[in-house]
Amino acid sequence: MNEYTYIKEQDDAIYQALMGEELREQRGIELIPSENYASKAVREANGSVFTNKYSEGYPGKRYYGGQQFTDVIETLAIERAKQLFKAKYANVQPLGGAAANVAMYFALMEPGDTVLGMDLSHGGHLTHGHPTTAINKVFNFVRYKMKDVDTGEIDYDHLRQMALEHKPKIILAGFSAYSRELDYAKFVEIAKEVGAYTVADIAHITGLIAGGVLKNPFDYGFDVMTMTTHKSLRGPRGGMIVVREDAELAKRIDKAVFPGMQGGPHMNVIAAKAVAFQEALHPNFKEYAVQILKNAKAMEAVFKKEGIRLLCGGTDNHLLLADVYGSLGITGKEAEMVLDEVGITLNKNMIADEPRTAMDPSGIRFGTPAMTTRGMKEAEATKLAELMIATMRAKDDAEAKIAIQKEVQALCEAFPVPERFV
Ligand code: DSN
Repeated sequence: MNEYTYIKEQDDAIYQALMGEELREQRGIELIPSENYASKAVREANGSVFTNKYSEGYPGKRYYGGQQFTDVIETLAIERAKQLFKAKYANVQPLGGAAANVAMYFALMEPGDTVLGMDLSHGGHLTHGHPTTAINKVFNFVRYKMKDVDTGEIDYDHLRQMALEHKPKIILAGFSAYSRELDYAKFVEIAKEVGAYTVADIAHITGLIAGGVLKNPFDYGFDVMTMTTHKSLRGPRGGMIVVREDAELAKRIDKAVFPGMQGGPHMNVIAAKAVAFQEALHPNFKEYAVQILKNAKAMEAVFKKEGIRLLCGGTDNHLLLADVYGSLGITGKEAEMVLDEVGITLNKNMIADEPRTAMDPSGIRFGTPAMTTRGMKEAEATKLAELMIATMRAKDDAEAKIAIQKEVQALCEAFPVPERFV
């Protein structure tokens, strides 16, 4: 646990909130599939003196002086990112996944051009052109969906028809709530037919691709990948764009990030990214990635045994989506709240073609990156899935919930959050 000695002395309100979060993270099980625990080394770099420095530009081409050390860390971050994702070029400056996607759109398209991406309610993401986003006013977004929501199979015939009809500049593969592998070769084949770029938004599965347990879209000819660094990759909160091999595209992406979209890069975060990438290049990261998948499969088995409908029929990755309203009569919002009461954090989520509302949907989304970081394996994943289902079934039974909370506590004590990964 961190001590926050200086904050403790000078700012009690913030200190109390920090200690509250320290304890919340230690004493609860984190199943939000986009969250994780960063190592102490990553957090040291994130909280380092690099927060003091302005470094507009890129290594060797900065606008301000005093860049001898910023250039070292940014160059290392870039080289490590290239190695992790089999990319020829990397831009490590995007402040987050949304910023990475917006910069990528501006690098690859002109205003008014079209993107063909995954429908939000079928697993796509807000930054893939949801009507409420600013980017939706600049570019035209059209959608593909799953053919069968109970297997997760994408409707590639429809995707091809949409591509032929709308002539997109970008075909976007990627998701934040979808639990199957994509047929990347199919995306590339369709994109070639219509002259579109292929971009994969791998924000959720960065660690699984870097760990070699899921397919790397670059092996199938994708042009660009966008991502976040704080999810399964266990880095600091931030974004990144990598380019497979096209130098011209890489130049356009660099320009779109700076000066197109952003000013001074957050060099403290870039230092932390470099540290996280070093950790992900360590041989034990592969074991971590393998275990994430095993734990998700163990949870899948329990939900299936209990007759709870899983979207896509199960999972090939780190996350699961369960239709708890259809199967247990509890809404996603109620499930999120009652699970929070016993110390299990996850999020409500829309299911495909949601019949309810976004704020009170039918589903929950949960995943295994964070619990796997704590060292939990299949036995604990099985136990947790059983506890989740028991909690949802006992939503109005205070005594039962107290008993479950004790079991969750015992698990947390047996598997403290680690500080060091290598
Ligand atoms: N908020 C992230 C997630 O939970 O998937 C993506 O933006």
